Amino acid sequence: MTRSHERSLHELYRRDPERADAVVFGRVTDQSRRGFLGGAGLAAMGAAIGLQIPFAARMPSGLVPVALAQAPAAAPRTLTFPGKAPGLTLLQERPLVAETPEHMLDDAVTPTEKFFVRNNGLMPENVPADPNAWRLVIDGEVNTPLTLTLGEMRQRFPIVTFQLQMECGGNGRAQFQPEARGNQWGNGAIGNAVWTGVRLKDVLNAAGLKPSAVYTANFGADPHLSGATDRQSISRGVPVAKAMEDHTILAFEMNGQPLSLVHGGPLRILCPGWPGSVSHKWITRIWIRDREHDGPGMTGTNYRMPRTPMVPGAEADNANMAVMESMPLRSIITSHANGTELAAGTRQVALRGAAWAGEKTVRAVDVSLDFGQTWRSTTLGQPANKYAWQRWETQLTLPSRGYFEIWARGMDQDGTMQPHTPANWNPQGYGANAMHRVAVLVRS
Ligand SMILES: Nc1nc2c(c(=O)[nH]1)N[C@H]1C(S)=C(S)[C@@H](COP(=O)(O)O)O[C@H]1N2
Ligand SMILES: [Mo]
Repeated sequence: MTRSHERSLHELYRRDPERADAVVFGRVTDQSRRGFLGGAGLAAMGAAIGLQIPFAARMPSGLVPVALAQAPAAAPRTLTFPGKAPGLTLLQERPLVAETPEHMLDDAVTPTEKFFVRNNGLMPENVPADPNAWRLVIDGEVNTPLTLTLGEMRQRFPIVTFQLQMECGGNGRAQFQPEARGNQWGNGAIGNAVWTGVRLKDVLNAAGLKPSAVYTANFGADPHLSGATDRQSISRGVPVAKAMEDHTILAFEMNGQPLSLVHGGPLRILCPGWPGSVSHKWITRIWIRDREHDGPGMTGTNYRMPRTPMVPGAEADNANMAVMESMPLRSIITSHANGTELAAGTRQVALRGAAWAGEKTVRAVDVSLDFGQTWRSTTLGQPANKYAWQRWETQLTLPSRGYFEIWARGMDQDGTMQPHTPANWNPQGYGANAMHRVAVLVRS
């Protein structure tokens, strides 16, 4: 972008800010959404950054600058909770739901204090003081129904430790238009912690699966929001083959500490790569069924994706919905928060982030500084083990001062990339994985 273009934009903004917006950004179609400020706001942003958008000429028509698109109408509420870091975004108080802003996910292993929280009901109150006294029942299509205490499990089965990412099925939901039902997650319903436990497979083998065993059905101790004792907050499950994977565990430690209550302690399932909702917290019973489980969270449009695309915003045909399995590919920038103002004169930016792809691995993460016209590769690490996320990093050189958007786009092992906008709209908003965009500003 040439100086004269910058100057003419300056002049156009001064004379006719509305028209300048239209020239630079095209027609903005979703002004009502997410507190978009409109033409005057855009002009204000221009003024605030000195009207330097060095790559403005490459900005796709109609693109809302990320500095504005992601600016919430009101300041987000933050979580205050024992053991949790300041800065998590509170999405709901009852049930408790809190997201980790992307820039707080900058650790290779997500500290427990930064790990997102997603409850569907209340938290259990009568948890035994001694975690080893916690009981788990295995019944249904097994040869020998079992009741095991956590203490017995520790004695009886090999103890394993893995770095595993766990992501809510609705992560990215706020990207969908029209708005999908549920918590409006950004990209921060994800964490990559170190989990210790026993393999679910070992416990199921001890009970002995019958040939009729098809699906698990998970039950936990968390009371339903209504207080009704005959209702489950959530009861999901997975096909037996997923339950029998080496990395599906009954976890009792997170990051080397006894599993805290808010994360499902004393005992939870960690079933990585699939929606977080199959990683059942406060697990008390695993019923082995001879068919797909039909508990709360399994039917209708719950954790189900359209088999063939549906009209966005339309009523779903339940017969067209199938259980969501692997989570999609996603990459995030964690070194810089959206809207970061870098020190005057900054030209070198050390960029870092994370990437993961449900059951798959990530082959590459590329970044763009010019609204996606050109891309450069980053250095991508290998996962610590299967189902751990991958870290990536690169050094970026800014050509000048101004307003820049850094875009990150992952590619999975099969060569599939993240889209510009989320595809496969569904009523409850699963699987939105558009590339992550972060604005940075340099004044001079
Ligand atoms: N018993 C129980 N398990 C549960 C839930 C719940 O509400 N109750 N929420 C699920 C959902 S939707 C997610 S995304 C993860 C969140 O785990 P976390 O709170 O430890 O991050 O737990 C899952 N396990
Ligand atoms: Mo979730």
